[in-house]
Amino acid sequence: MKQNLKQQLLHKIEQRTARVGIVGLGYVGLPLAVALAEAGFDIVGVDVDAEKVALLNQGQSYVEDVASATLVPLVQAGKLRASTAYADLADVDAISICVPTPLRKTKDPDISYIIHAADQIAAHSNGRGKLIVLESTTYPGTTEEVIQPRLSQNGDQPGRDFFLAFSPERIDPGRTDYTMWTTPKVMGGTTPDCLEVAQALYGTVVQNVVPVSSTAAAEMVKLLENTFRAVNIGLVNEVALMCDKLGLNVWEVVEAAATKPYGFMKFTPGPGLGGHCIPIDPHYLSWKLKTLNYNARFIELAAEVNSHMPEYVVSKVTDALNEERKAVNGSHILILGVAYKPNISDVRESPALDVIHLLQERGATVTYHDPYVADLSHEGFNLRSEALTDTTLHNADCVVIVTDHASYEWEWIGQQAGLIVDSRNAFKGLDHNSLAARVVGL
Ligand code: SAJ
Repeated sequence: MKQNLKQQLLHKIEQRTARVGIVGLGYVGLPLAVALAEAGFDIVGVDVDAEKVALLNQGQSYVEDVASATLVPLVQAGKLRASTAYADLADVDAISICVPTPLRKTKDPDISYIIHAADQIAAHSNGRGKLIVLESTTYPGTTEEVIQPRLSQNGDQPGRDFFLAFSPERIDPGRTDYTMWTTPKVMGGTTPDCLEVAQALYGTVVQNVVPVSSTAAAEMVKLLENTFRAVNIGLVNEVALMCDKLGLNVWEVVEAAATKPYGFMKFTPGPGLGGHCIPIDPHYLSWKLKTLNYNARFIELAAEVNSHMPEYVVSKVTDALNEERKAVNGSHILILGVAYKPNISDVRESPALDVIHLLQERGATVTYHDPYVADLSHEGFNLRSEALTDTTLHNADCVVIVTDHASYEWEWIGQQAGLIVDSRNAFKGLDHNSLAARVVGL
């Protein structure tokens, strides 16, 4: 049975006759579904959001990196269809689980989406005869401790009756220099046969599938990747605080350090840590280690520094207005850029949200402009992006650069505004003396 099943699956993968289910059709699941469909597989996507399912079945994409023009031929050819019913996965040969793994308010992991997916797969097909690959970022041990038992409820064994693996996603919305095909993908299997089958499937859409020794190792790889970023961003943010105390320009220091051709990797300070990955993932690791009575100090310290940065930016605004004999209270403050990083529209965990809240709490009238974000609603405020004109810039008592989208014309902005707090070094390369505005950095 074991040899038959593995050989059957490997043959179907090689012949592209395998049918693949994707659970979770978001920014990770949809690109994977499209890539596998274009590789020749029949894809059944399952998502709890009926609106997304309807849009996909009409060939309409809601994911930035997937063009509708890409979807239409796949949907019309019957290579890709979406459903809200897990029952539609009963007869597929493989399932990739790409559901969200957020944090609860308590900063504890919320793996309820993973559990729901595993329970539904078990209920409708118990995974028998299938390859199941978890892609959602999670703490080491999740695949083995949460997914595997639900697939083994009736005595089925991984590597014999089903194949189980973990492969962290490396989708970076908006990135064009690396594609799914050219971005190496780490893969850990519950058994060697699980790894072999998973590598065979993913090897049809990824040039380099990197095997590791276990699912937990693969889970840890992802957390190292993103914890590496969170900790180094925390370090450079603390360097900004230190340079402020020392009366040094942190941007000059960072740029000069970045000339070191080896042994250094440039990170830049900013207004805080946004996004759906970097502020979240390291807490999955620190939470897991707490259950093992270990305190992941770097993660906690980086989170403390990074989450302080919005307050630091607001202190810079307060001091800058004070030098103009103005109070924050009653001032009109214009925020430029509210997405969590340049040139995208995603505002999840964006530091701009904290900066706006903090300024409003201090009595400021806050408006914003962001070419990618038309409306911004968050815990008590509902704002609309206002037109960016010489008048709106003139009328602001202070303009705060939170996200430096490439489309901004900084020299023009510097000529229209009176006071600018720049948290991104957006005016680098410009002679501040030639600008009408007084520009204050971090
Ligand atoms: N940030 C800084 N200083 C930096 C870098 C980032 O303040 O030097 C801020 C950003 O403004 C943002 C947050 O940190 O608010 C996160 O930025 P990010 O560049 O890490 O962007 P993300 O969250 O989109 O991270 C994704 C990750 N990709 C995946 O998880 C597959 C990450 O591994 C990538 O390295 C990153 O994109 C990227 O390089 O764009």
